[in-house]
Amino acid sequence: MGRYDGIEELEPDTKGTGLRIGIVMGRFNIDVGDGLLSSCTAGLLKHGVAQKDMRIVTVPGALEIPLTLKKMAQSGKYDALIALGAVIRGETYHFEIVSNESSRGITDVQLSTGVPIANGILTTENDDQAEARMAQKGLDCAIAALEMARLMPRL
Ligand code: INI
Repeated sequence: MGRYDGIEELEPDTKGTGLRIGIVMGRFNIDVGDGLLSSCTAGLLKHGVAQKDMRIVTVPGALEIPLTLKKMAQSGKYDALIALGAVIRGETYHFEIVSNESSRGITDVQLSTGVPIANGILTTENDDQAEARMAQKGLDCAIAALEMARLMPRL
């Protein structure tokens, strides 16, 4: 029983055993992408996801991520998906378009397909901020994806 007397509360479950997880990473700002990816896969492995149950797909940039996620979600092969990438204001004149549209696309895909997607696209002012956040963000996304994958069938 949870914290509220007499009321059932679904406890977060992040056990990865048997879960199939797809990761889509934008290669724009590749050093940040690699940092996100390594902490994310390490987190998934630590929580019990098997290597054979993970697939990594890379695409040119954040704007290509939603369509790729949609095809993967529609395939029925994944319990959860993870989007990784970096949009850095100092390096793009259309920062708002890339960050807003990639995020909107990810939300649209998870709502329309019912497959949960952890959004690990960093949006920062500069490289230093992105590099400071990438390890934690990759790990957070691994855990969020597992928790949401476990939650969906229980609702
Ligand atoms: N893509 C990113 O992932 N991050 C960026 O910072 C970025 N900038 O700077 O423009 C970026 N642009 C590329 C975009 O995602 C597409 O790949 C491109 O527009 C082709 O569709």
